[in-house]
Amino acid sequence: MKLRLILLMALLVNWQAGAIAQNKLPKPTEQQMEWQKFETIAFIHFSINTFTDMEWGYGNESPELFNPSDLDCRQWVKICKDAGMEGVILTAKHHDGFCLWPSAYTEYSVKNSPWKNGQGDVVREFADACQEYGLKMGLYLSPWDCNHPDYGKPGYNEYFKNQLTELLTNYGDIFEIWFDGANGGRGYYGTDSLHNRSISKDYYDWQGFIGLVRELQPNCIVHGGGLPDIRWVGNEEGHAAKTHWSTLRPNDQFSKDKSFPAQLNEGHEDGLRWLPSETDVSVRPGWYYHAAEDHQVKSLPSLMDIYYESVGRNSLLLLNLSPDKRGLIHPIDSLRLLQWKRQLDLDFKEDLVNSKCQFSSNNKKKLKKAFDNNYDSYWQAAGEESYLEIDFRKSLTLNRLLLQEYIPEGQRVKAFRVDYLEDGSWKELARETTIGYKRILRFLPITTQKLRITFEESLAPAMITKVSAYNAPILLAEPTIRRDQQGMVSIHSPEKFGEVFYTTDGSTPSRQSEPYTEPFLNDGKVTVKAIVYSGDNHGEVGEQMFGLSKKQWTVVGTDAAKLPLFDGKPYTSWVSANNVKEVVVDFGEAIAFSGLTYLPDQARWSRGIALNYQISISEDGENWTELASGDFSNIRNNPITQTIDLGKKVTSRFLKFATTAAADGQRVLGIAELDVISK
Ligand code: FUL
Repeated sequence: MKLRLILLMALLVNWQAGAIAQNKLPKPTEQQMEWQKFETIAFIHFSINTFTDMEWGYGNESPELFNPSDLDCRQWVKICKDAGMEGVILTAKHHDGFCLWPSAYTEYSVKNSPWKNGQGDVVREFADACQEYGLKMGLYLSPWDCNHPDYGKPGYNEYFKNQLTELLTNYGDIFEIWFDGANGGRGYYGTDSLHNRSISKDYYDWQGFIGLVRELQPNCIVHGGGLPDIRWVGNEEGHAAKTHWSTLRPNDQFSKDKSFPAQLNEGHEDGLRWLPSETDVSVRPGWYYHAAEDHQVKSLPSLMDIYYESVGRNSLLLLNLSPDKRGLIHPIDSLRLLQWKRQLDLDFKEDLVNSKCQFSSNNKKKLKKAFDNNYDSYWQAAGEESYLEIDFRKSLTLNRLLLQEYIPEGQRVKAFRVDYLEDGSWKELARETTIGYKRILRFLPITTQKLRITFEESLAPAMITKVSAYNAPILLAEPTIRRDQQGMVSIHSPEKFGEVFYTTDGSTPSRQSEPYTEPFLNDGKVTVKAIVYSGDNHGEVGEQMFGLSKKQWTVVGTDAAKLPLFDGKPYTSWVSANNVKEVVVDFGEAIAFSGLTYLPDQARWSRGIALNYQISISEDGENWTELASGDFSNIRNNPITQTIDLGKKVTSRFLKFATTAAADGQRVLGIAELDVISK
């Protein structure tokens, strides 16, 4: 007894000697705790940008442009609800200054738009829809305002507070308010010219803004404005770092040797402020709707990665949807979101850690509380190297482990290890760092009867409120196959934990085919087929035909070694010189072909999308014969690969691909990929 007491005291001294004493560990407020439990919430970017095809307006776009034909906030909110979101945040005002509600303080709003003859209020309809579907409502109010004449002058702070008051008092409860940090400087600001207005560091009256929120909506979480309640995760791609603390140091105590976003992405173990992260990411490349991005809605595997790398890494996911010009969410997006929800439900369908299991530990006190599915009851580690052991009482296959700390008492775990029993001996499965509110590990399926989680290091005794394990169905989407200019073929599987097999002889790949481990050389005409396996399950076959070798191909007038238009990567582009709008390719020798394919620049601010084409060939690069010309229909809105069939086989060494009209009146021709059809 005495010995145990001495040991316990030694242990406490040890923990207290750490960077932060146990009783000083930062802890979430009630509001932060409630917010964290939402896990997934949605963003809606909808405004005048939707009608101008822009991401950041200039503040001079006419309110007349805002005219959704079928606006239905109920459709947005229902989709969010069906996708399992707990709340939704709408851009009431973005950087252009256009207000989706009829603010009494500006003319730049829905009240001067043709929509509902100026009688409409999108924020009101949105609030009603949230209420109807039982979702929490949040609002985004951009401090940067490219329309307001006083922006950059002291008077603007009053204007902003007036608008904030309107939003905080007229629309019911608001769970989160988003103050964006962007201040691009450029805008019209109520004048006739586009110019820059810079602001000083202390320009905004943050204390006043946040004071208003505290007074009018005491339970509202504030994003931005000096990081009062939550922090940005540091990127807009949807990923928190594996080591992820909900705590942060004050701004002036950030490390010098790591970027600011990287530190937001990880948090600080010794941070004294509780500032959990929010991972904001859009299901499309942009935040607003652009028809040209309809084919770039994130795939199901990439949305799954986003979930596991945000919610599964102790962050909260804020996933953006972009209603289109009708004022409705496009079916591609809604379908993808529902597929995502269905896949998540499948992944977490059956918790293998249940009442059939037997639990043991070096600290049996309140052991069951780690497994009782009640967040508010927890098991506490007795010292470092404390462990929880689960005996499934039969051999089971699993590939996910979910752990939760009881964070109302602070985030504690610094390092943990997972082992499983195989053939009578313990094998290491994972060695990880933080847990926080929720941590989900993904790994290749293991078959075992026993699992052990050892808490190796923590700031104070670990408090564990949940341990779950699952055997998620592997998402075996088809792999993509690419070949670079040197003829190296690479195969990319969206499922990180599957095994890839391929063939190059046209046969259907199977487990018996060549396993893919790294890029391989195959520079001739070839069809590569690949498949992903997980155990006996496999996905669809991915297939790619490659034509002639491009090793000798050059672009006349450049000696660049790497030519993006032949590199097999759709996300890199070649762009002609200004006013040239053509490319001349030297194949190195005469080749025979019957057509060509053109993939335009895929970037959001795409350069030189050709609206029409003229194709010529030449033996010597000087005397040209025109072969074909025509238009690419709908290429601006749908910039996918275009195929030009020449209707006959031709042989030549030089090819000229030209356009007379590029999208948006641009003076260049841009090409992501160019190839010939040589069948
Ligand atoms: C950024 C803004 O500049 C984007 O337009 C968008 O609103 C995003 C959520 O935050 O900082």
